[in-house]
Amino acid sequence: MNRTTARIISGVLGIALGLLIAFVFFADLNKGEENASSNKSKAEKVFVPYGELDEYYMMASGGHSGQLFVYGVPSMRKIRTVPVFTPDPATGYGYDDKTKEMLGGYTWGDFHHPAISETAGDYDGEFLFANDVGNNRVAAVDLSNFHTTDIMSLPNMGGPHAGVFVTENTEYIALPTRFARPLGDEYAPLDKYEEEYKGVVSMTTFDREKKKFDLAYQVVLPPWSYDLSDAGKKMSSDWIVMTTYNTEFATTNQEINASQHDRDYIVMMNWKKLEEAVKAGAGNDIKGTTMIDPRDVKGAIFAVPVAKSPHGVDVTPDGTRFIAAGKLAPMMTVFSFEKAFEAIEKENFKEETFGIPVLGYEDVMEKEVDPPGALGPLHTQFDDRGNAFNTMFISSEVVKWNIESGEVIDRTPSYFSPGHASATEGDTVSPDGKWLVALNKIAKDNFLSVGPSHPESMDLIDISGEKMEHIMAVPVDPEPHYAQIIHRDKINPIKVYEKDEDRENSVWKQEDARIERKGNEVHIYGIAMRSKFIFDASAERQDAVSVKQGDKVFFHMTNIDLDQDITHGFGINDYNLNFEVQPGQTNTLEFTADKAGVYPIYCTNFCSALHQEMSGYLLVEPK
Ligand code: K7E
Ligand code: CUA
Repeated sequence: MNRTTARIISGVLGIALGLLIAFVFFADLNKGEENASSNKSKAEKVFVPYGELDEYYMMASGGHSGQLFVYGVPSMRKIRTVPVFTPDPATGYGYDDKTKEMLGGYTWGDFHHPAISETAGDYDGEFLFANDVGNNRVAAVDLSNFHTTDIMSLPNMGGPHAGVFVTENTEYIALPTRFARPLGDEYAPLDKYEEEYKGVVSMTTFDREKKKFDLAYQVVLPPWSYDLSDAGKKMSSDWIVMTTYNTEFATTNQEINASQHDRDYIVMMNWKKLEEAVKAGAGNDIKGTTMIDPRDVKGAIFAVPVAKSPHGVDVTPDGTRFIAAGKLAPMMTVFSFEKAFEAIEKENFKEETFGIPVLGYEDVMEKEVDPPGALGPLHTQFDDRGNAFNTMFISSEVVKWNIESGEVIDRTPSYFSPGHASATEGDTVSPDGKWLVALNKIAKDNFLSVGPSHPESMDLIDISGEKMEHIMAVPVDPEPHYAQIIHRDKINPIKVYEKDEDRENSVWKQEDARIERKGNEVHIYGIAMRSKFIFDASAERQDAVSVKQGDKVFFHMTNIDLDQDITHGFGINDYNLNFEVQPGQTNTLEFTADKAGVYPIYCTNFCSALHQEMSGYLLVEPK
């Protein structure tokens, strides 16, 4: 039997064992669920009576839908889809001028990891950041109105999968790359992988006043693949830690070739030191981006060996440790920042790779936690009592264990194959230990069938007691990667947009609605209100616009209804256009009227008893 066959056989046995364990757990829980009173007490825990609100917002990644899904916890009711990287006809996102420009022509994105802005290590509820693995972008959602406010493209990246995560005061939003590529979008054959291809981490900043990103600098790293990483806290707040796989430099057949080594690395990077170095002029200019080479800045970047192909690394709430979850090694490894700092201080390095000093595994590792039969650990979450929770992808369960002692406290099944889990306030310095949601890749037979491809699923687990209690499973659109759960008191959305008479293109008095023509441009400064459109107050038909075929048309619409939830839509029949104006908002729709004819305009958002009457005409005279 050769090594590959042995590996495959042991893999198959592992999966079979995992399924058996999941089945035993499932059978066990089914028995429990026959108990009507237990079901009743579970239902009571998640029932939110009419007129009351959920205690938490769950901000969940929408994966390759490119959207953000907002849920209420504990009811698990879906509240809103927020378009981030993808156009959305329901809200006109990607149709109006500003959002169209932000999307930059892309029609999809792959959003994995939301990160809420932090102050002193706690979610502050102001902004949410998102990564796009599909098209190398980072986005910010303004949580005062749940709108995407900025998107920035990142050069030199091959899918920023290993972000986003923020430093303690949102000084940086970090995004390490998944795939290595040649710098500067250059060409290089795969045979030149080790020399020409680079792993890159992007360190971006976000200006909360201007609501805009900036790319502060990038660091060029070995062409390993980087996976979900985390920022330090408290004693480790100057650091970020990143897991890697494919230290084998496989350029083909990764599933076998990138799993050869028994150890990959965790990269530790001191962003404070790098920030100082950049200020002092370090870094090369790669097409306008400041690129730091670890060889040029000593004492800022180190590597720690870790069990093969880890998937996630998470820093404990007190900031003293980082925990790697093994994926291919069935264990969690606890590393100590204190030990790492000591080894760095003493320059106790085992070797150097790509100019990066490598610390000794035994010198930094504190303990290995290996629950019997638990397979495929991916990510770690925390409660307020010193416990960690790990998702086990292969054995389909969540394992609770104590960080200090390493003792396994409880295990509960999930349905099925959890990727991430998210605990209430889970990534902060003060998680509150109430709920955990397992975000599963598979739902199997949990829900009414909708054909061969089932929805994904999420499990709500009560973690407030010593034992975890599985409460319920709910379906979710693909693809649940990560989520953050924040207490509702920290989110303060505005009720309506403030009336601002100086706002560009806005019109507030009905008599001011007008049409201005400049050459072949037609600017309509219009009003949307219950229950009519006013495009031109001086015209006989105030809700009709006549243009010539080929004209550039700009509908600048202001919604002058300053009442909560009175949003007006604006659809143009047969022109493939729709956008919206929320209460008090001004929005612009720009297009070329290249089709002659008569096109009804109508409000697409039900706004009053006379909503159906809220309409008008676009008349396009043939050339
Ligand atoms: Cu799905 Cu965080 Cu992209 Cu793990 S990742 S599961
Ligand atoms: Cu405005 Cu319907």
